[in-house]
Amino acid sequence: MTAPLICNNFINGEWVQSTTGAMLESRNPSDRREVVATFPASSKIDVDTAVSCAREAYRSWRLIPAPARAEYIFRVGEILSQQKEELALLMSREMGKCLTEARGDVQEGIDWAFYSAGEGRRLFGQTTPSEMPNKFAMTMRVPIGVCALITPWNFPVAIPCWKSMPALICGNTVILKPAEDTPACATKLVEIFQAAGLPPGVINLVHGVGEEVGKALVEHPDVNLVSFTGSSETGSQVGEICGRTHKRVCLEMGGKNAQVVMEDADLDLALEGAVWGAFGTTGQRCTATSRLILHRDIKDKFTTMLKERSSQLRLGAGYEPQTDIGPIINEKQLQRVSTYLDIARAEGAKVLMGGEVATEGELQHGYFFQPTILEGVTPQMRVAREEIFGPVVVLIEVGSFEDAIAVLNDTNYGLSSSIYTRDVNRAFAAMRDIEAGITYINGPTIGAEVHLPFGGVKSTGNGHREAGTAVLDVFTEWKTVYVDFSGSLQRAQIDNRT
Ligand code: UN1
Repeated sequence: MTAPLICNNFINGEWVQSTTGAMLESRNPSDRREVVATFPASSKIDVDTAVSCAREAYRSWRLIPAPARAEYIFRVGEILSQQKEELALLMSREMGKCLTEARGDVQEGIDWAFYSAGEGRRLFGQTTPSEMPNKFAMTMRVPIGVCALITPWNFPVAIPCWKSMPALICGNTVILKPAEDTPACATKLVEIFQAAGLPPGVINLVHGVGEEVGKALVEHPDVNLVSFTGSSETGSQVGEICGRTHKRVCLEMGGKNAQVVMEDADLDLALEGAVWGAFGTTGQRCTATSRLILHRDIKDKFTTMLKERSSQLRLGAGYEPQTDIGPIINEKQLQRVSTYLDIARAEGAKVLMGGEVATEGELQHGYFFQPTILEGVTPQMRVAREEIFGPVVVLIEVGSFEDAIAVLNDTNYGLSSSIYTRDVNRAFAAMRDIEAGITYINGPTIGAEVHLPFGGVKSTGNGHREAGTAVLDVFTEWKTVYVDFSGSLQRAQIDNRT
């Protein structure tokens, strides 16, 4: 076992301890005997310091030309590429995902660096004719100020990158508050920003628990923007506080994503998609497939195929080469998944496969749950409506394309969605009628790319989109500028009108 990494806060370009002196631990979810890192249980005082340093740094950072700001992010991308393997290994130990997926997570951070750094030379505004003679009109993007970024444990490198990089390119300064389960990944990432030479105070890191550090950031009068990815419950609280304090807030919350398999689908392809979508990252993606909506003509056949294929999946530590499914992040989440199984049984669903905590051999030391398929589920059951965030997929039978879309849309959430069909007419109708931020045709619900908008409708979000150029609307304000070079007062809507 490797010695625990001692993590600290990063404030104003220096690694500092919390004023509380209290430390917390992150443990390896594949083997809870291993402490991966210790990190400070910071307080409001640490947050105050970080916010005032970020505010001070903002004064000069916003004036550095965006292409020059982008140079720092290019360097972050280069260093991230060099450290990809090391970071992926750490991630696999700290949050459990399989090594191939951990590499993908770091790669998403690298993609972000190069994509967003390119944006430093665009950040386009508009010019448009004025209604008056000798008058010029244009728009430009201006930064918002100090941004608090509250990030989850399931993509511990990718999500901090996809929030911080565009925020910085746009000229904001940031305070990152990472999840309590993944302090080591966040610390290593911020070390990379430091190595890239970012000026002090431009990026700050404050570790600690959400109720203390997250809350202090969200309530802080000198924080201008909060970008949050996490549970709907916490997101609602964040949104309420930001509403009261007039902060810009970008919320990315739960999902109950569905994959539809029509009777005309390529079933082998749909099967690969379903297994990857449902059990990839142990079902702990916001975009995970948690409902499979199956046309009744293929339901039995597809169910048999799914069971057979899923029963071959091997549970284990993410860093063991033979592992297909890693652990659940922590004991609380494991308990939550188990509770949903109790609920499913009580509601009359049938456990076709799995359904239990896995404790054989080495697995007893971690938080493992068997890959689980629930059959006989109706759209009204709680397991068909609530986000479970584990390796559990429910099967719902439908009789037509219209029913499939209606069942898919019958949810409070709307992040990702998928349909497998070879009928081009159905594919286009699905693109139009599915209520979700993301729709895949003949692909699983997971796998979003950085240069396209990411986010959801209904209770999944609050109308913002991360990723793509859409994220620029999160991290900038539009400034409208009129330049009157007529030398006289010109009254809009009044002069030159009859
Ligand atoms: C998440 O689940 O929080 O599309 C993010 C995907 C990944 C991102 C997932 N690129 O599955």
